[in-house]
Amino acid sequence: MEYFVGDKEYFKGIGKIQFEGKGSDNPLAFRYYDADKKIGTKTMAEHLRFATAYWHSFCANGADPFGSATITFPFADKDPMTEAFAKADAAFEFFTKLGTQYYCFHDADVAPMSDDAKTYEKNYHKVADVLLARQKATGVKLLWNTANAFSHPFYMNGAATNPDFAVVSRAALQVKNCLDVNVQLGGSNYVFWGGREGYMSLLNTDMKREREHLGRFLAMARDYGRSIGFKGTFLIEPKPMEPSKHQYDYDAQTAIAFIREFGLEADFKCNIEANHATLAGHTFAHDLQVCADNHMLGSVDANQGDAQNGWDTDEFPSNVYETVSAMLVILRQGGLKDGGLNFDAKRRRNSTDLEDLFIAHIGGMDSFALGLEIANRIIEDGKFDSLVKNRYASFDAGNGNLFEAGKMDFATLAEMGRNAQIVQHSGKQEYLNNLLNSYLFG
Ligand code: XLS
Ligand code: CA
Ligand code: CA
Repeated sequence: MEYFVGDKEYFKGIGKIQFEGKGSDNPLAFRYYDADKKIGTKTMAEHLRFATAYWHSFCANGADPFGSATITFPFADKDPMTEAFAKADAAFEFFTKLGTQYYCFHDADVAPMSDDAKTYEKNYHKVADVLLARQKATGVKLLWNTANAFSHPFYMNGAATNPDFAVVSRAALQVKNCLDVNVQLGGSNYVFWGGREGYMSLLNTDMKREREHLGRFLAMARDYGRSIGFKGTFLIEPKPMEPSKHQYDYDAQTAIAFIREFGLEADFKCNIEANHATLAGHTFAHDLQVCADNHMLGSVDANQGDAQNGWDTDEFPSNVYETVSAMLVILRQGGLKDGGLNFDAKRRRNSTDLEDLFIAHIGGMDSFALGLEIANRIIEDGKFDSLVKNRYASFDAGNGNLFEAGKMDFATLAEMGRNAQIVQHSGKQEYLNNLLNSYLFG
């Protein structure tokens, strides 16, 4: 089988990435991710539902505020549409060789942006036709797409929350086209990440009005999506800041409150990104757990931040403690369902070899495969679960149970406090840390 789909191979010298197991020292092989291996009732591939992010993998060229591009792509072309078609071929060659079954993109990643609305729409739909053909040829599916309503100078004061109605309508044009393309490509989810849906200063901002506009905009987009046959889940991706000083979808808890405040809970869930949770001062697992507890965990952007840096470094996941704690939440909620693990992660600016893009993804996939296997063992053994269950045992029967069931009034509860026999119970945190290490390292 050929692993490229157009008439040209872009990642020359790299074949299908194989599982070679722990003993392998081949950097272009999986050591832990064995797609067909059964973990419980599902294969690793079915559990993990990996997706490649178009923007980091095929658009980010290493430029940062201090320096220019360091990465050259084999599909680069002077003509933006020629480049877009070549990029699509390269992307599908990459997915097929690597074995990620899903992909995600912004409109601006796949087709050139244009100030002129008609040109934007024409470009985007031409490329979407090619994406559909490539999906059919390879079996790779769209996990989600989204509108880039934050890069163009139009959006410097926000998109749906812009104080100028003209900009709000232009953002709607993009979202409409993205929903049209989503339905054409059979997407499972549609994402709203509001990079500039926030403020830089309260001195010039009517926050109440902006949040209401966002609520209205999302409800209208939902209604449009449903009217054209979008059956998937709408996802809000929380992030506390960057590029805005303050973003309205600060973290999972805030996004869920927003979804409920504007009556969107039947159609919306969250897309949780690890690095955004840590930027908000939480752990990755915390935001996942908040969503799982509220039946709001739709999908995951799998990456990691940097402990020393306060910004969104979007690194490939390599911290197995984090992947274990993420997979514990995901397995306990019964899996990702129609969501997936999207590598919203980029190589470092100085990782400039073509093979580094593969190596980065292989590391992320292996880290999540380890996380899956270890979390599954932890759950099957039940030691952590039984410790947590025992910790709350006083609510399982008697008065604790009446309290939990809402069958007690406050004065009665307080009266019980008068004679309560309070015994000290250790939280056993160090024991649990050590127990966790024994699952990781034997
Ligand atoms: C940026 C976000 C973005 C979303 C999609 O920080 O992670 O890439 O995932 O717009
Ligand atoms: Ca993201
Ligand atoms: Ca990010």
